Amino acid sequence: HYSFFPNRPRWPPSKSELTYAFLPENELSGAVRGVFGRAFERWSEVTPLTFREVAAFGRADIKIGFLSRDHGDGEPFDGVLGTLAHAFSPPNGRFHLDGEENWLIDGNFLNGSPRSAVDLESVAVHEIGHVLGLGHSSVEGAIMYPTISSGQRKVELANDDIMGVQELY
Ligand code: TQI
Ligand code: ZN
Ligand code: ZN
Repeated sequence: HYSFFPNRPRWPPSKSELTYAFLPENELSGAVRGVFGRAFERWSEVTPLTFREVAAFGRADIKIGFLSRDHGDGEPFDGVLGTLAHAFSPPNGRFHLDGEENWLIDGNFLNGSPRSAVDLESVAVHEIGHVLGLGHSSVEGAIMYPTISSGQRKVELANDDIMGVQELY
């Protein structure tokens, strides 16, 4: 079953369009941005929310960055595997990915070794769930179930994810 953060934080009802931006120094390719676009789309299909990429990082609701080790928010990344990404509860909007992971993008290795590859879209769909206010689910097969294996692709929202997000929005 789905869960929420303590006190059930959510984006305010007045904000049905959430903007997102990428950390400019990451200089991400169109392929990488496309992965996030598709991940956001999965959540917008089942909610009244829409997501729009904007250039101005500082003004975006959701701030996406690939960062490594200690990056100033008290939640350092740890190199290959271990923690892959984290996102904070609404309305914080920080969505960070570990820059040292071997990210798998559309079936291609962005960098590094296939042995510890992690599918970016799968992680993005999960973290967007956190950005929107979902905690973890006890339902195996839900996007918000807290397990993923190396190279696994899991991007389709389960009924449990949809029921959870529709209770918030
Ligand atoms: N990062 C954890 C996660 O996103 C961070 C975390 C732990 C967390 N507890 C939390 C975030 C509670 C919000 C609320 O779950 S992770 C998975 C999964 C991670 C894990 O790097 O371990 C995915 C990132 F679900 F597979 F285990 C993405 Cl998909
Ligand atoms: Zn961080
Ligand atoms: Zn999680």
